[in-house]
Amino acid sequence: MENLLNNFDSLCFDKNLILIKNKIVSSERLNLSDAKNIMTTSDINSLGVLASAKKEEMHGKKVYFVVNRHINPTNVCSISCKFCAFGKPKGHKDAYEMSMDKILSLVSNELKEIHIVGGLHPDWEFEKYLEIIREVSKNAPDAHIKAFTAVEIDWFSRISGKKVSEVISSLIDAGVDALPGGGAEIFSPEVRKKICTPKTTGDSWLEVHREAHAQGLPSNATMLYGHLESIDDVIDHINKLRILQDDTNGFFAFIPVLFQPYNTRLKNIKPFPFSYDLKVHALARLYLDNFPYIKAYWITLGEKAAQVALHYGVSDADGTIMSEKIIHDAGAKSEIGHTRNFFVKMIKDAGYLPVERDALYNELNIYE
Ligand code: V47
Repeated sequence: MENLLNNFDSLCFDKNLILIKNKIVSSERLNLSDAKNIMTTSDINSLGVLASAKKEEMHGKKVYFVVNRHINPTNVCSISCKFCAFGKPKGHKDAYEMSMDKILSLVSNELKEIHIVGGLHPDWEFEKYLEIIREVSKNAPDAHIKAFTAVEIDWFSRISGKKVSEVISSLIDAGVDALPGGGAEIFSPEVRKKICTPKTTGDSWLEVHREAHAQGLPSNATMLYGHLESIDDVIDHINKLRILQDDTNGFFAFIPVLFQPYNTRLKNIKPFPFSYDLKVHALARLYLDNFPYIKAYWITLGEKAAQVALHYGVSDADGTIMSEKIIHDAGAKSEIGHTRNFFVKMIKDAGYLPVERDALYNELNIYE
């Protein structure tokens, strides 16, 4: 950290960032007004240096990635979020339901993480989702399963009449190793109402994760940004996550997810400048001092911007994914998957040390 920050004061032209640097050097926690200063600075380069210093204090030059696959068993969904181009009503010409054979054809022990999420199908019972987990677990016993967002868990509770705590313990028994961070969107009730009513509230999302952590099930957290939210909404979202993490210490990664408008009912939203993406990632690293990892979701950022984000506090480049659908239905320009070698090169070329991990962040291979 010292090295990166040695000449900071002479190069930085935003005095608020110098005050934030002093707090970081003395391990003082940032407050809401620091967060606002980060989101409104125009000294983007200095912000990147600060976020990198914090990231390197935590992980040195290491940047993690995983050989993983996304599986979306169905896109049939009982709700219709305005930001989503993936979910389809039952009977729609593009609606699909994967058979168990199809799902199992996608899994193998080569994968270190299998990420399973999908629509809230009006006819599927909770038992069917449990069966998917049991079968995937049986067919790929060495892979970790990261499955079902808090929104799906909330839905399983409604359709099964079980408490959220019972749903979570049944998922753990079936073979779920971690929860993905999806469905958090943005916690602000006003914005949530405009982009995804009548979905699980922000408070319910947080309560599902609190319960998962209480049962020893780790999870991630996302934030959908680049739509109708304000800077204050971003700060509020990140602050709520920091408060929960102080209580539970159950989160691994925070993942900013850049909104993709194509094919959605929010398609007229104008793109934000790239500086906004960089500020969101840097804010996450600097403010979420209790989150071990900040992830660059290359699917939404694009591969090139994700590589730049490694210099803005990011310590995790996600993974191979193999066949991304949710965000590509909304027009993402990235590839739908990449090879292990792609990540090794992308991370090395940015000046960092690629480390292959599993879903629980155990280190599997360091690419010196
Ligand atoms: O919550 C849907 C998002 C999320 C759009 O935990 C959209 O490791 C942008 O949860 N534009 C799911 N985003 C993605 C997700 C995730 C991804 C990577 C890693 C992890 C993890 C979790 O997809 C949803 C929603 O915010 N989404 N539509 C869209 N048009």
